[in-house]
Amino acid sequence: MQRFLLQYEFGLREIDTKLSILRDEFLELHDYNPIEHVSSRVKSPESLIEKIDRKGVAHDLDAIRTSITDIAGIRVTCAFTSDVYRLFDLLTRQDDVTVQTVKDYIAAPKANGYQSLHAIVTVPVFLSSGPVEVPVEVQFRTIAMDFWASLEHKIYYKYDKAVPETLIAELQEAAATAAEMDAKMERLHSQIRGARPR
Ligand code: 0O2
Repeated sequence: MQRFLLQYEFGLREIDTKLSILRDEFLELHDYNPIEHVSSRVKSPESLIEKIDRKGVAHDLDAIRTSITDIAGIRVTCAFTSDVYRLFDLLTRQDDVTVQTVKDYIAAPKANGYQSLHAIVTVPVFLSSGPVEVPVEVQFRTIAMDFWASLEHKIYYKYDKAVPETLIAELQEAAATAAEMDAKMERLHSQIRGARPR
């Protein structure tokens, strides 16, 4: 299992390097950093086994590889929604990055208010035995979306996944407020960019 998970660690490193190159190039060319924060994790063996059993996947490495696509996960937090889509485009159009699925929960938020842009991509990792295509789940979101998601995650687990109706409604309201804030910040951002002396 450790050896199997190591491939995912390498996949994360490849994506992480791509993101840091994009960030550094942006800073150099435009004096602007489109990425606020990047965090990544490989699912722990315990959490992977819990998910395998919950989804009824066979305890077989090939079955796990094809059925569980978020073993490697990386989260990219941007200040503005436009940067979320820009980073998504810049990463996913690279020749060695293959997009498997995209879920745009910004264009179509989840019922609880959750917003983020998710992509499952594969990236080649060159091992001594040859190349392997490693799936990585990349989540792109703004600071406001991230703030909401981290609180909602805590509440969800605090109530053992049975959140009271009143809290659900308040969370939906908070998500709408976060979306309004993102829209306002985006407007300010483009006004400032338009006014900046060249
Ligand atoms: P963790 O601890 O962050 O890894 P699946 O991944 O197949 O079980 P699904 O719905 O097909 O589920 O995947 P989806 O919608 O792409 O969401 C996967 C991940 O997105 C979750 O991973 C969360 O990180 C995040 N996410 C999705 N919905 C919500 C939500 O309503 N609230 C919050 N806070 N995060 C969400 P994990 O494995 O659940 O958790």
